[in-house]
Amino acid sequence: MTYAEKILVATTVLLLAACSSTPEPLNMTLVATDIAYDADNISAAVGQTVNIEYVNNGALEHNFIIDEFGIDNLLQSGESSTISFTPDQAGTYEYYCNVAGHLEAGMKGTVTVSE
Ligand SMILES: [Cu+2]
Repeated sequence: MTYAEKILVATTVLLLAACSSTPEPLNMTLVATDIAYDADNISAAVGQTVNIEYVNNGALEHNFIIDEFGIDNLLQSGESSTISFTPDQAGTYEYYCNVAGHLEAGMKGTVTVSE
């Protein structure tokens, strides 16, 4: 193999690695209380799996909804569950609680997905 061929092979391998790499998963905890989430923004990248350990530390029931990803997760007081999704498009997506009055009280946030 000539030097030029070796460079070509090395470049091709690097390009393939760059194209096939997927971002590391984002693992986080989101805590609901009466009446708020403990984070109002989640930043992720296209193709990055987001794993949320969702915990309800409030006395009331609290939902976690993202319409675009089909997520609708109602927790009773003291419950927790794991929510996972992988955005495939950049954009901003609202999450919110739809228990009566909670969205109006500010129980919402934004998932910001970048390329
Ligand atoms: Cu709520």
